[in-house]
Order: sequence, then C-alpha cells, then structure tokens
Amino acid sequence: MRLFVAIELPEAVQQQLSLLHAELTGVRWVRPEQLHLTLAFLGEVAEVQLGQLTEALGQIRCQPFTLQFGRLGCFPDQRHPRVFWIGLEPNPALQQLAQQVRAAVRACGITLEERLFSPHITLARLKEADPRQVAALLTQQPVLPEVAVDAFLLVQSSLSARGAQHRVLRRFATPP
Ligand code: 2AM
Repeated sequence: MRLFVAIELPEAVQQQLSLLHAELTGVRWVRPEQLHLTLAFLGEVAEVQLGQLTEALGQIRCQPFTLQFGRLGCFPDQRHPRVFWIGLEPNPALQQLAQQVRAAVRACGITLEERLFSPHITLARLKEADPRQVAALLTQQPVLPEVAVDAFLLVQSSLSARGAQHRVLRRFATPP
C-alpha cells in the first residue's frame, strides 16, 4: 500500500486555493478535494504493518494549533518549475507534529527520506511549463483564512492512469 500522512484542509480553503488555477501549458493542477499538507510520505508499506502503524500514530499528542498560509513558490526553483506550491508560515507546533509523525513511522521500521520537513501544499505539478508564465503565477497574493488543526490523516494513494486516487484510511484526533 502506498501511504502518506497529511493534514486535511477545509473544503472552503480547497476551493479558494483552486481559484489560483490559470490557463497554462504543461500544468497539472491538484484536484481541489485532494489538496493537503503532507507530513510524511511513507511510500510502499506492507499491509501487515498497518496495525502497528495506526497504533503508533494513535499515540501522538499535540496541542491544537492554526496554520497560516505563506508565499507561493516552486520546487526546485523558479527557473526550473516542477512543483508549484503555497507555503505555510513557520510554526513550531506543526514542526513538532511532523517530527512526532516521522518518529512514529520510523519506530515501525519504515524508512523515510532524510529531507527536512518543508511545509507546503502542492498546488500543481509542471512539465515543460514556461518559467515566465509560472513567474506570473507567483505574483498572486491569495488571501486565505487560518486553518485550525486538531487531527491528521493516514491516506492511501493508488496510482492510476487518471492520476493518484486518495483514500483516507484513518483520521487521528490529536488530544493535548
Ligand atoms: P507534496 O507534493 O505535497 O510534497 C502523496 O503522494 C503526497 O506525498 C504528495 O502530495 C507529496 O507531497 C508527498 N510525497 C513526498 N515525497 C513523495 C514521493 N517521493 N513520491 C510521491 N509523493 C511524495
């Protein structure tokens, strides 16, 4: 099973983010209902590990906090735009939650990339997009509400010809 752990976004925010969609060649916008903040990408996990994993994730405690949206940007950089994202303002509670999730996953023997957690929401994936058109996208300054976080999701992602299909396997409330 291909799994990841993420924070869900309210539907109203997903809809607001989808207003950033623009006519561009070589762009694949993430469907509004699939917009999320990834905390950890686990990749392929054997189904037999699911019990241990949900047990470990279920132990996580965290004070409720709010997310504030930050700037728009591209990975790896503006001249070679592959991923168009919106960032989140630095937030110690979010970093701590991501750390706890990653520690819980690793404790189950699942290997994660060492890459630092860089909180962002992927809005689009780009293939041969014109960097000048992408630069124009980056000048937008969306006004978005804060998002209250008191839970996270374990999600299965199944790849298909129509793109990735997401299925929420478990929602974990995070009691303080
Ligand atoms: P991101 O694009 O928002 O960083 C589910 O595939 C989620 O896991 C994606 O939204 C992606 O989040 C994240 N992810 C991180 N590393 C990945 C990888 N190597 N392959 C696929 N998804 C990855």
